[in-house]
Amino acid sequence: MAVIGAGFGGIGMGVALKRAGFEDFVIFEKSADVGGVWRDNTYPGCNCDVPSHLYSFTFAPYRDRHIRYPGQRQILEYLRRVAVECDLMPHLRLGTAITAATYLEQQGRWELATATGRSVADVVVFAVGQLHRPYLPDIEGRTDFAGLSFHTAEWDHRHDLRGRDIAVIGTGSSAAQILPTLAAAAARVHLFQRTPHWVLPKPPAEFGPLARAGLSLPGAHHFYRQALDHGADALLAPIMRRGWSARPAAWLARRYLHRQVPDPALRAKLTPDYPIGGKRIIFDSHYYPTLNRPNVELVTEPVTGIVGDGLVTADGTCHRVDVIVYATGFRAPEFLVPVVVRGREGRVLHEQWRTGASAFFGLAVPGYPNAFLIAGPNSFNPAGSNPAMKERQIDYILDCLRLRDRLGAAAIEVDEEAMRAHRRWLDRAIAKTVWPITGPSWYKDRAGRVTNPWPASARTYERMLRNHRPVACFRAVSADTPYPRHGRPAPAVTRCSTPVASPAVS
Ligand code: N01
Repeated sequence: MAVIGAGFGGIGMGVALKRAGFEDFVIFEKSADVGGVWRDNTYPGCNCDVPSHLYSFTFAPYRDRHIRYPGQRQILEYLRRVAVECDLMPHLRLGTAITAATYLEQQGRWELATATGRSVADVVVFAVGQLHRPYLPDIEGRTDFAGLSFHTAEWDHRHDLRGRDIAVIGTGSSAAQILPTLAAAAARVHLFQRTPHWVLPKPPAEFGPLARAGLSLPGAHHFYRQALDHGADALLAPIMRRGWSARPAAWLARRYLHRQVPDPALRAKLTPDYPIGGKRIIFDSHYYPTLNRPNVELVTEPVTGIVGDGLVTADGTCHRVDVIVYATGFRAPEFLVPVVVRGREGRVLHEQWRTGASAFFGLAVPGYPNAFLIAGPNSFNPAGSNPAMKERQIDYILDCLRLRDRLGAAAIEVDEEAMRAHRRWLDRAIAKTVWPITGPSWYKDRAGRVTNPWPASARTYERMLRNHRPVACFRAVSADTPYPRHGRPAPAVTRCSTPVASPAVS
């Protein structure tokens, strides 16, 4: 078996395979380390706006009485530790980017190409995530800039930014997290905003003494995680569907803006004109206060060009800067690019997805037998924990593998009719959300189709997966060679249930 990617999805899949008794698998990772986005994003101030208890695997609960929200280093450390403690290191092929995956119909197997060779696998699991390829906007003159420039996900740590004039383009979660650190060091920060995002305050990153005492009680960590999980479903998920919590959340966000930003002109620029939840909500308590600093300027004139020493806006002003930081997000709707995926009868996945990326619960596509996705189309949870969503997908993929074994089939694939029914449900669910009536974001592809987020609660996802068992939705695909007998699932033997302690707070 081949798993592609060693972030939360790939590591979670690897551990699940081991626990189910599969040992014959390889995890290919393009970079030199595990961690996915938490390895790549090292920008100053990078942290997680989902509580650490929820942002961890259920089999390796992140139990800490100090850290409420983890920083980038803590999450990366956590993932490295899970990989080591769960004995995944021998399965990892680091520095190995898969460039193409081709289904060999005669054999019912996948051929995977790398820059240096080929491998063959019975099953392939794409766990490359949605936010791993930086997006750089196509602004005229971008390459003419003579100063330093980089994307938030490709931070260049060799340079001292103290006392510099810095432009930040974009005002999403990455920009919000980076701004306070930059503003404290830079001479001046020019923040270029195209659309204001909705912002809600975030509790302190560390627990207070009362919470710490509470968490020392037996079962408290588990109870807290459950409360967070159910709380996200009950409070945040309805916001995206204009449900009961949308108005209170919008009221809270406006009130928060009002309290944090005294200047009415600045407040007006920061007030979104689309429904809350239309783009991913920013949870941050340092962003708005930083915008009040005298060395921070919010520029709302569109950027029309970049010249050797700065950025030109539509009003003709040239904003002279030493550094440009692109906080412009990711090529999320492109999903598996640059891997060229070829399925049965010569179909090519990205050609098929030209009319919009789509997959059965974000994890399988008809015509691509024995191929699974983790965090595929419409399975990003904008209102909760994505590691938890991935665990649900991993459990389902394991059930598919068990079905394949039971059927004695070389390959199984999701049924066309099951996919069509799921698509109909998705279209109806998406129509009820705020995304179709909101402008562009990484939730949508260039044509405006909502391809990335899951349009309901995590609980609904779980329930629907339970109601759409593989036995009812997948079918055997014949191949000329018999089912390979190696790598059959055995009863669960390996466990990795040791709580993974977080490193000491630095
Ligand atoms: O990227 P984004 P991000 N001119 O796509 C602007 C996750 N994350 O890296 O809104 C000017 O949100 C664009 O403007 P507009 C999280 O899921 C999680 O910040 O399109 N501006 C927008 O403001 C998040 O959603 C954590 O009008 C341009 C910005 O760039 C996802 O990553 C932390 C432009 C892009 O915002 C992505 O966040 C950080 C142009 N030509 C990130 N082109 C956690 O804590 C684009 N923009 C878990």
